Amino acid sequence: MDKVNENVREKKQIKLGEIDSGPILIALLLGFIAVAIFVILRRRSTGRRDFLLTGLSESGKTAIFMQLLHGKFPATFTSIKENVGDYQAGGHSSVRLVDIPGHYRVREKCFDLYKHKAKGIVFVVDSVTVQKDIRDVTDNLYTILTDSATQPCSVLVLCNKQDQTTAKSSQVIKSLLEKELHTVRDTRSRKLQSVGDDDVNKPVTLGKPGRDFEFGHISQNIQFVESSAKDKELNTLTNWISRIM
Ligand SMILES: Nc1nc2c(ncn2[C@@H]2O[C@H](COP(=O)(O)OP(=O)(O)O)[C@@H](O)[C@H]2O)c(=O)[nH]1
Ligand SMILES: [Mg+2]
Repeated sequence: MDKVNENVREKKQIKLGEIDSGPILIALLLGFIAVAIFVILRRRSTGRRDFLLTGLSESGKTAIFMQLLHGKFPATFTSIKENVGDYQAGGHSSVRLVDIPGHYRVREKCFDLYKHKAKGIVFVVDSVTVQKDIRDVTDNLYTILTDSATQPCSVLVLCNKQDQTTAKSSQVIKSLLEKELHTVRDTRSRKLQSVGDDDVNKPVTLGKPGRDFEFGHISQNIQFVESSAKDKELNTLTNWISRIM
């Protein structure tokens, strides 16, 4: 009986050994290539490649743009037109970086031009004046987050000017914004109801209605980090770009 079993095992072993692994390897390789092509085409077809620098005037958007693209901290100048340039992220291919002017008259028009191509939105905050300007900062962030075009974007809240001793930390800024967004959401939704719904440009409801507002409830992936364009401390931003590009 044992002999019979041994014979069967031997036969099996011989058969396994005889299998030609060539076609299997070729099939695996072809499968891998097909998946890679699918992933690349999908990425291209979404057409979202831009990274937008947004936020109020004087938060440091142009300084960040100039540091990343030209390694310079510029003398002050107010931008009324967007700055556009290719940023080489590490060893990867480049992304288009757009510095949206912060002045309220041009801000929204310019943002509307680029928002459908945006993969990432960098919301730059002046960490020194944020508490004083909390309503303006929050209004601007609310408009961006409730825009239906930004729902697939990743968002980075960049708490800039951390070289200043009076700068608020990203944790403090996050909770200031969370509280204020709760209030702004109430005010804006009441305004919308009184005007009547405009179905074409209906903004997305932010977070969970009836609950305290939390960043964890929104559809965008949002993160809070610190930076100083002045001291060229922009690793938090460049690492984030490399991760999501
Ligand atoms: N201390 C400090 N000042 C900064 C920093 N980034 C920008 N600034 C200054 O803040 C002001 C506004 O910067 P700018 O880039 O023009 O802001 P933008 O209006 O958002 O483009 C300028 O005087 C900059 O020199 C920073 O990281 N630290
Ligand atoms: Mg500027």
